[in-house]
Amino acid sequence: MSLFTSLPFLLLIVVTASWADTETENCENIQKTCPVIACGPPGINGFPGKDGRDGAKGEKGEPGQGLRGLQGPPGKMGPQGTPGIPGIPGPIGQKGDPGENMDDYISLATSERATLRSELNQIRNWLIFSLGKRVGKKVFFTNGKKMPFNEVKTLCARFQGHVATPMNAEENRAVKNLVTAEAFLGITDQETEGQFVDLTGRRVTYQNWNDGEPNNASPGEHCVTLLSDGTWNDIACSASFLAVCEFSI
Ligand code: FUC
Ligand code: CA
Repeated sequence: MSLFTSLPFLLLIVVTASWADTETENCENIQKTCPVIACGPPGINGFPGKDGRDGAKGEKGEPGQGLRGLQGPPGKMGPQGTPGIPGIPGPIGQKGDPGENMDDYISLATSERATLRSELNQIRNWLIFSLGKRVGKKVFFTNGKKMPFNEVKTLCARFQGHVATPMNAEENRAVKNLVTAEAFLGITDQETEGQFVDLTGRRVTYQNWNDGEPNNASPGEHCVTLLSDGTWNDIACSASFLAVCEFSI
């Protein structure tokens, strides 16, 4: 065995002896106070103890020096944020080109209105010429259908008119010339027997009764018809006669 290879062994002996001396000394000191303990030669070294507990976590180390990984894909879109406050108004724009003269617009609209009115009048005249009868500001039309008095009232109202009510001989003639059959007039004595009123409730000042009429024949006749010769007859409102309406123009 060489000197170098045996050196650690020799050092171990020296250290162990030194430790043994110290132990003997300690034992002797204890023996002075406790005579029961007997001192013997020092025992051999025990086995190493179990591993201790893990120490406290160390501080975060510096970033490594290795190659950086590739950048990951973008994350999901976050929720929409709240709208921001309105921006400040922009600068005032440049002055625009001068507009068209307002008078030109007005005169154009006026002339267009006159044209439309003229065309409308023309169409109205064609209509009256072919289908109606006009007397002053009143025009009479018929749809050529027979129906009870209440239905005539409803029909005329639906077209913004009234049941034909001749107020004078001229109007009465216009209705007579319009129709080819007995027609209802807008006159009744439904409220008071014998008192004939128009549909606004006014007593009629013009009347053109046939001979012996009104006779309120059984079971009671409270409506009025225009006969083919232009005279009037009182008749039951439930009976059906020609519908004639009048319109203001
Ligand atoms: C006359 C009229 C009646 C009815 C009858 C058929 O008596 O007065 O209203 O038209 O004829
Ligand atoms: Ca009658």
